[in-house]
Amino acid sequence: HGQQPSETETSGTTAIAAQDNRSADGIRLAFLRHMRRTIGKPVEFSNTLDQYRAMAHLVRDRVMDDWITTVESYVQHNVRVVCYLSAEFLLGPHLLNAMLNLGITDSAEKACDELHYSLTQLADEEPEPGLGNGGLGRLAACYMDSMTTLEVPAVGYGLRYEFGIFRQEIRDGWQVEHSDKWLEYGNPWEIPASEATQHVSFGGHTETTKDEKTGELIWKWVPAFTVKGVAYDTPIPGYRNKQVNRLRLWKAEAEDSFDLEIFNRGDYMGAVRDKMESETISKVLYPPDETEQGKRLRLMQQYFFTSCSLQDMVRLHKLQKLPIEKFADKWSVQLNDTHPSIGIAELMRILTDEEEIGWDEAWTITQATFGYTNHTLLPEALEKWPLPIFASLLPRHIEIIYEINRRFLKDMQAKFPGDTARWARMSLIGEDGEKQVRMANLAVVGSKMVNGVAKLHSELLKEDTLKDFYEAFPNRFTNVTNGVTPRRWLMLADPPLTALLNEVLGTAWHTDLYALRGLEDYVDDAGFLDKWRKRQEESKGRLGDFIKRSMDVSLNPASMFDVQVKRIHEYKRQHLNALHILGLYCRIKSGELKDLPPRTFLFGGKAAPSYTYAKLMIKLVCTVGELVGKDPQTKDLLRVLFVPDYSVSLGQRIYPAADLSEQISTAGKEASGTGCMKFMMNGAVAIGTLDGANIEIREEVGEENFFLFGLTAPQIAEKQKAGYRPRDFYEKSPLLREVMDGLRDGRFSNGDRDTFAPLVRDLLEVDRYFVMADFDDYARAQSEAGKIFCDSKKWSRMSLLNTARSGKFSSDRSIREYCQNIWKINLDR
Ligand code: KOT
Repeated sequence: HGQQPSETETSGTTAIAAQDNRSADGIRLAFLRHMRRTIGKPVEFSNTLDQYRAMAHLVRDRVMDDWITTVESYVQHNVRVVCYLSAEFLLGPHLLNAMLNLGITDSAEKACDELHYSLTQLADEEPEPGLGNGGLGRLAACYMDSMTTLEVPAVGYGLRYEFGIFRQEIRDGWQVEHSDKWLEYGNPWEIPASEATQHVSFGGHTETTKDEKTGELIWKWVPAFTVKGVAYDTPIPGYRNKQVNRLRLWKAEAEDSFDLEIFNRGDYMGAVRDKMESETISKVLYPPDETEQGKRLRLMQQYFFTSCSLQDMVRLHKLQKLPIEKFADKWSVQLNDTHPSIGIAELMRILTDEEEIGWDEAWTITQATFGYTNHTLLPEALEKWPLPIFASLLPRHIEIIYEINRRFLKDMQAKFPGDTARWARMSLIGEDGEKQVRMANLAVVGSKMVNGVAKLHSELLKEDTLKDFYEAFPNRFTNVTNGVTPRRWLMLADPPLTALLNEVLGTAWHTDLYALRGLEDYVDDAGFLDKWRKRQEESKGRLGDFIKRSMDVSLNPASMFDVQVKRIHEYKRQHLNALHILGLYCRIKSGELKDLPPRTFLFGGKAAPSYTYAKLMIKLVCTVGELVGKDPQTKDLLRVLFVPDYSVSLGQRIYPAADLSEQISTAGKEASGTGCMKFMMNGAVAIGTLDGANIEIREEVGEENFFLFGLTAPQIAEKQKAGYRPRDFYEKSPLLREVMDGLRDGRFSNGDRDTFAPLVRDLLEVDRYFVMADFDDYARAQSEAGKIFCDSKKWSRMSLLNTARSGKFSSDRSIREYCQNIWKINLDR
């Protein structure tokens, strides 16, 4: 603290030397300086956006000071570096997070008070960097926070999308997408790193020549065009430890020489067109539903950022005068799903073609460098590239992949003689129908370790999706259950809860979340439970205020807040939730349900723009909301709200206010889920299936503190095999019948029988995700949750135990496991 040179400042009439740049005075003076010199306005003419920007700059200055010292110490100690390669980093707003991690929030608040600003209002001006779709991208962001907090030397590598995830509007119950112009007013959190610029080639053909001396074949790639990669660095501060890691995102630009050449031919417009085409590579984040024409561009994105990143590592390796043969000792590269797995072929190309290392040694280095994390079991999400697209874009890489495959299949033929079907399944090239490059197979073959993201998921990978590979390389497979950072998801999201926890536990839990177990001492303390309940109601009040402000809807903070926020997907089953609400509606209307405690059902999440079914699920939720909100018999008991444009910052408002956390995916389909962990930390009780991380949450919190329902993964698999008939469940359940009939007959939608006809038909005829099979048991678990909620002491006890036992789900624990089992990094240096 305060070792940096003090800033001398003039603010209107006063001139004060700030002794401590983390004090309120120091912050206020730095704010005024940035207002003049960076924003360029007299402070009295500034608007809230200006004020946010001035504040962001002064906070960044303080992060930068720690950054320099961190980089210096890394270079000095020649540390092993983790490179986390991810097509997505869903960071969320920086300002308050950076302040929290630096420990300057109180000073900044004081400075704002003196200037008559509200820090939270000013922070609300920050556009959220939405460079991710959901769980996978958010996990990468949590891991960056934890790696820095645990002082793991790490670089995050990804793409600097000009347009992040689309902004969602709900119009007449339907999702409408808008572009996300997050860079419109500049981004104070990034710094271009000119020394790191790279060049990435595409297309063309390959040639071989004979080495004059050795007679060996030398491969040469003659590309059709190259694109420039410009690095933008975002500093990631650790929690109160003066450590800062780097998130390096690549922006695609046209090569300078490129336009010059054409320009010399007098084709100015042609030069501009080429420039535009190069720049489309990092233009937009893809939602997970790419069409045929998007495929090529997405592969270009993946190769572009992966190649830039590996070239950057090689550059830094050589800068430190390390021998290239020792590459794997210096760099541990983690592949966040298969999106960067082309890196395996790229490193082979760099080592063999450019560094002229022999194949066997290059392969040993490559395998020792990479680790692969799988995030999904859904077969449609396993990446496969049509061979023609792949080969035309990356002609050298396809040759390398053929060679990896030839050697690999030779090994497999020796290991599993005669088993031709197995060889065909394991091949890196799929031959069923159109030929394809199978990226998951490449990732497993080219990595030293492969992990799933929750116990069940990792088991299912071994038993099913990657069974052949598990049988070939059993020691390569492991599990690392996901985690989330308690700094953002508890401390930032819920300051009053944080204050209460600090009061009774001290602050050790900030970096050792297992310390929350100390809360269990209060589980029978009526006074404390009462405090707990009041605090929860205040959280609900705060969310209520926000919803009143932004949507002009009033919520009842005494009602149970029952929340499902996540991407909209059939397997996540938001429609099961909606059908259950329709069941409640019918039972209230018929007079069967009388003393129902009031409930507020909150939904949030985006549907992929071309995922018609998911968009219909949103419409269903909104239709149910309108129905129950208008009916005088139900409007005080049931309220259903779809909160538009779910995001990290909206999540931070929602998790603390939840009573019940909806984790209702079809068993075996959600790899892990991470929202469940954010709810748990904030004291929400879960209703859920035995899927993903739910299983481990239930294990930790105890079965009596979790509302379990539904078929298990083995039961689902069995039903699938035996031939599942959703209509049988419809016929057996009077309530389900009433709901489905009502939906078909237009009873819930002002007589409209058409809108939901495809959904009803699908659920009764196909129902891939077993909504019909799980409906009755879900309703049973829901009614149990409702009953217990009426016993507020009992509920508070459950809620408190959820927080107390959430220690395992800190991303600090996950990162420790990655260090131990995958990266081989010793944390007690
Ligand atoms: C998307 C496309 C291809 C492969 C995987 C994905 C993917 C998986 N995107 N998000 N996920 C989620 O990742 C989270 C973090 O591990 C999990 O918690 C969640 O269950 C996955 O669905």
